[in-house]
Amino acid sequence: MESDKQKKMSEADRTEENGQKNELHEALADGMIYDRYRKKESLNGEWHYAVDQYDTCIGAKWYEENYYDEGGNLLPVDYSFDEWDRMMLPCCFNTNDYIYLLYEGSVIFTRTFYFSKQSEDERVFLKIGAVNYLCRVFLNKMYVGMHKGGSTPFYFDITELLTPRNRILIQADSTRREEQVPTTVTDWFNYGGVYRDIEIIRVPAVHVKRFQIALEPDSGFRSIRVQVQLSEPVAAKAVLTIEELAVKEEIAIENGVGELVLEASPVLWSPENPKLYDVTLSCAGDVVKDRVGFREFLVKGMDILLNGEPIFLKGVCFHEDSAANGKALSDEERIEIVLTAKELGCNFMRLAHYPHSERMAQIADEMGLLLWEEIPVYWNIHFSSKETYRDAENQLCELITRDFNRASVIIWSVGNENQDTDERLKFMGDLAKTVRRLDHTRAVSAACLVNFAKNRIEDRLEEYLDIIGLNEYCGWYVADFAMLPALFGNSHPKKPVIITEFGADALAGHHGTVTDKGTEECQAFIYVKQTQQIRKIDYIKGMTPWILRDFRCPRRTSATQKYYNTKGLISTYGRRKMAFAVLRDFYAEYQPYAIDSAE
Ligand code: GCB
Repeated sequence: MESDKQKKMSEADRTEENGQKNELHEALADGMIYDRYRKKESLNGEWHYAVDQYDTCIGAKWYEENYYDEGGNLLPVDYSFDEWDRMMLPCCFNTNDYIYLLYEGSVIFTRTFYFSKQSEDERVFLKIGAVNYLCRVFLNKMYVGMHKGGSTPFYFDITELLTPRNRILIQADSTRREEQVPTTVTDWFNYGGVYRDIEIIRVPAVHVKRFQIALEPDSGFRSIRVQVQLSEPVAAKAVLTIEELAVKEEIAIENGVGELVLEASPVLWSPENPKLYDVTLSCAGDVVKDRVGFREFLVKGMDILLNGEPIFLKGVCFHEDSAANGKALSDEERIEIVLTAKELGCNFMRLAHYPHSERMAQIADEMGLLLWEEIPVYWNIHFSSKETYRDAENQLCELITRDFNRASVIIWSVGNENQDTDERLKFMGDLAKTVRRLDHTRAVSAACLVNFAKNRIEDRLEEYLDIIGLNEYCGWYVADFAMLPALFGNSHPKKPVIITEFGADALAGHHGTVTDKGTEECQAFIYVKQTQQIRKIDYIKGMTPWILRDFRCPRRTSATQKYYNTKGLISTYGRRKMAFAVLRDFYAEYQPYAIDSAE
C-alpha cells in the first residue's frame, strides 16, 4: 500500500510532469483559421464547474477519468463532473455568482456533447473566443492544448479526438503572474472565466486560413488588395466576388498563398457613412464571407487623413466592463455604448487596454465608429524576458489576424504607460515592427508617459510609431494646471499626437466645489481646462479622455470609489456626470477642419 506521504509525493510528481507536458500544444496566432460567417455549432450554454484552487485537476489527472483500478475495483475520486454545479458559458465567473467576485485561479468547466461526422473530408476545429489568462483543454481524456493571453481567440484541430459522445473539460486559470502580459498589477479588475463563445467549426481538409481584404492605401481609392492563405501548400484558383461592385476575380494560389490587387471604386466607409459590402471568397471547395468597409487611413506629415481628408479624432476610452457581466458584455450593451459615444459626438473610441471582443469592431463597422485597439503591454512588463515578448507578440498577431478586415480599426497600439528604458524600447519597438510587417493599412501607436523631467512630450519609442499617444493627467495627478500649457509649449513632436488619457474621478451625484476631489464639479472643471488648452495646439490630432464609463478596480478604495475607478463620464449604471455635457459641447463646437462656407 502507498502511504499517505508517498501518495502525496507521487501526486506532486505527476503535477510537475503534467505541468511540463501541459505546456505543449500551445495555440498560437499561426493556428487560427478564418471563421467569420462560417457555420458554427455552439457549445455555449450550461456547463458543470468546480473551483479548483489547488490545480488538482491537472495534478491528479481528473481529465483521465480513472474510475477503476486494473482489477476492475471502483476507485475513490474527488470529482463528479455531471453533478457539479452549473454555469451558463460564456461568462465571467466573478459576476456570474458574486461568491466568486474576488476569486482568482483555476475553475474547471465540463460538459458532454454529441458529434457526427458530416463528410470524410472535414476538419473540425474548436474555437474559444477568450479565456483569462491561461487555458487548458481536454477532450475525451486527452490533453488537447493550451493558450496564454486573456483576450484573444484560439483554435484547436480536434478532428482526430472526436467520438459520437464527447466529454470536454476546460481549465480557465485567472492567476496573475509576474511574467504575463499584463503583469500582476493593473488598474482594472482581473475577471476570470471562459467569457467569449465556445464553438465547433467544420471546414474542408483544404480550407481558407486567412482572407484579408482592404482598400490599398495611396491608390486613389481605386485598388483593393486581397490576400489568401490556405491550410495546405497547394496550387488552386480562388474566386473573389463583390456583387455590389460587379467584382468577380480569380486569384491564383501557389503553395497555398495568393494575392490580387484589383481595380474597383467602392463607396468609401466613414463614421458618417459606414457603407459595408458583402464579399465572398471561394477556393478549393471552401467558401468564406465577410462584410467589409473600404476606407483609407493615412498619417502624412503631421496630419491624420481619413479617405484623404484631415480628421480630428474625437474619441473616448472604454474598458470592456459592465456591472452585470464583467468583460462578457452582451451585444445590446456594446451597441448602447457605441450609441452613447455617438451622442457624445465621438467619431473614435480607444478600446483600452487589451483586445475587446471581436463583436465590438464588427458593431463599430456597422455603426460607424473608428477604433484604437491595444494589447495589454501595460505598466511594468518583464521587458527583458524573451518568453514575455513571445506572449505579447502572439497576442498582437492574434488581434491583427482577427480584426484585419474591420474598417473601423485604424490604429494598433503596442502598449500603455511604460517607462522609457532600453529593454522596453527594444520590446515595444519590435512589436511596432511586427505591426508594420502584418498590416500596412493602419497606423501604429502607443499611449506614452509625459517626460516629467523635462515636462515634454518625449519618448524614444516615438521613432517606431506613426502617431504618438500621450497620457497626461494635468489637473488631477499633476494638480497644478500650469503644467499643461508649459508641457504643450515645450514640446515639438515630429508626429501627430493623440491625447490618449486625461481625466478625474467623480462619483455620480456627488457635488461640491471645483477643488473638491471626487465631485462632478471638479471633474467637469478639469474637462473645461483641458479642452481649452488642447484646442490651441496644432499637433494634437485627436483625444480619448479617460473614460466613458466607470469600471471595477481593486486598487480604488476611497469612499467615493468603493472599488471602482470613477473617472467615467457616466457611472457604471449609465448616470451621466456633468463632464459628459462639457465634452459633448466641446466636440459639437470644435471643428478644426470645417470648410469655411464664406470662402
Ligand atoms: C492611467 C492608466 C489607466 C488608469 C488611469 C487612472 O494612466 O493608463 O489604466 O486607469 O490612468 O485612472 O489612473
